[in-house]
Amino acid sequence: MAAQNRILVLNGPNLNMLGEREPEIYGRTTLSEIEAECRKAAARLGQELDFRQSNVEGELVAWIQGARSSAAGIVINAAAFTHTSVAILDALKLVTGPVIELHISNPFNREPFRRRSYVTPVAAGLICGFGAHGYVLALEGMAQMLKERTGR
Ligand code: CA2
Repeated sequence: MAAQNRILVLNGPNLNMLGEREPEIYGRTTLSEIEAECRKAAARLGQELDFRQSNVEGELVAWIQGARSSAAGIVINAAAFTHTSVAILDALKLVTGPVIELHISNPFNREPFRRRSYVTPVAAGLICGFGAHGYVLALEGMAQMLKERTGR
């Protein structure tokens, strides 16, 4: 049984470099600062937060599998794996709770290859183009979805 109030936030490759390069696309906020904002938002929303980043596809797959018993929902910024990873799609298909796809930038107004997402087919919602604030928006959306699902 998945923990009813725990949201897993997963971050894919290179997001540990946020704030250090390409600020014109991804802003100046670091991933640690984003995590701190997420912790504040989760506390306000009455949710527990599990916030992780990996550059390794298999590690993300293992965490998604683990979330089947440890989290009520997943917010995922799969970064470049969004556009390439059937393994992440297959893992997300096994999850019963809601999945929200998240991007800091808007992939639809960038290079054409960013318009294909392997996460979208299993996503209950998609947030993109709001910069680092998108993480808080995704948590708010997830908290609402969980509330509607459990009726609490
Ligand atoms: O906009 C997003 O959040 C993305 O998921 C970010 C990915 C990109 O491949 C997706 O198309 C959209 C790239 C993350 C790379 O992160 C960096 C952080 C700092 C400097 C350079 C890259």
